[in-house]
Amino acid sequence: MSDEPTVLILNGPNLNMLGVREPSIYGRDTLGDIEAACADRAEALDLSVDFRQTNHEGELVGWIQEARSAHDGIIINAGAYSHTSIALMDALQASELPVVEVHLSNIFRRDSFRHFTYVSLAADGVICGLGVQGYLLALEAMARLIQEKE
Ligand code: CA2
Repeated sequence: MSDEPTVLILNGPNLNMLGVREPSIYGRDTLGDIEAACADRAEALDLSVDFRQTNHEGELVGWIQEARSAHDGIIINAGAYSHTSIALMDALQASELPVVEVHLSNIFRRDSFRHFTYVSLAADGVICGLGVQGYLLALEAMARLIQEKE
């Protein structure tokens, strides 16, 4: 059995539509492409990844609660729930794990209701506007955050 640190990568509502609609905002990569890129980068960083997507807020909360005992860090693109969910913020804070928030688009260039995120109040760092590369940078940052915690 491997003793590599494991990182939970969570994706929220509508991100399963990536590559299918709105390529001008979110690019042409599918969520499957992002998962494959994360798996490659994680291998180079000696991390293992558990990559998931759901359209349901409660499922995200449940996965975050389970991560406390099963994972070493959380990377999260909570989609629109980022801007609305106190429940997600509470769960992330209670996990006591390192958290990096990612957004594909530059949320500060978009509608003002996207400028605030509850998730960022529970995150060690936030990356936005860099598309798929944001997930890979989040993995790099997570490798260091986990090392520092050990
Ligand atoms: O930029 C991001 O990654 C977002 O988290 C994406 C969310 C949006 O609500 C956030 O403000 C920023 C939306 C995800 C919806 O993704 C779609 C992809 C293709 C087609 C339709 C929606």
